[in-house]
Amino acid sequence: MLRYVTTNPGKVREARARLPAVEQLDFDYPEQQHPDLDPIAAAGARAAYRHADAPVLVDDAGLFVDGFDGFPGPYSSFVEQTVGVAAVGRLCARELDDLDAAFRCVLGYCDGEALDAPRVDAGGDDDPPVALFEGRVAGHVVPPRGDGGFGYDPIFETDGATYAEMTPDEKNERSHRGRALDAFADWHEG
Ligand code: ITT
Repeated sequence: MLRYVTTNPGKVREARARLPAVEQLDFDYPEQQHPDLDPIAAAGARAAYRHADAPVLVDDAGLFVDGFDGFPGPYSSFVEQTVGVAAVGRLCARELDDLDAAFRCVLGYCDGEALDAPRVDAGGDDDPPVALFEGRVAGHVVPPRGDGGFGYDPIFETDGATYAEMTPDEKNERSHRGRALDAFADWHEG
């Protein structure tokens, strides 16, 4: 059994559509402060593996706004909880001419063994390695539209629709998480 480590039920719903056998492990691992998602996912996967003593998959995601040099990026969770998603949309519209952005998701897999994967964070001497899989989708920040999804979905538009206007299947087919899950599943099942 594979544990999908997150406190966010929206992520689990999307992961289950691609990996039906995953179980949520509601473990709030300490998130490193880092400008990139990779080290956060790697440290989180190690902490979760040590906690569960079983194979784990950690999911770290964020909205990277080009005109703000990638902000909120790795700080997306803190910014959602403090400023709020609608305010991020208004701030972008007020301050930026170019509303290009990308949603990114990095999955970190750790099972305590050596891993033969395309991208592996080896860690330190006593650390188990972590395999990393990324999905990235380009789009724009827009005024909120749609009732579906969670988090930043209403203000992130790609292919003419916000994630919140898509059905769960439509979002999963093209989303950052769907792509990262595909890359992980191809490796894990292959
Ligand atoms: P965990 O760390 O427990 O997994 P979290 O929601 O804090 O839960 P992240 O740090 O990865 O997870 O999330 C960063 C923020 O981005 C957070 O505010 C999420 O709601 C949001 N987010 C993540 N994936 C998203 C998606 O697919 N669509 C919209 N918002 C998303």
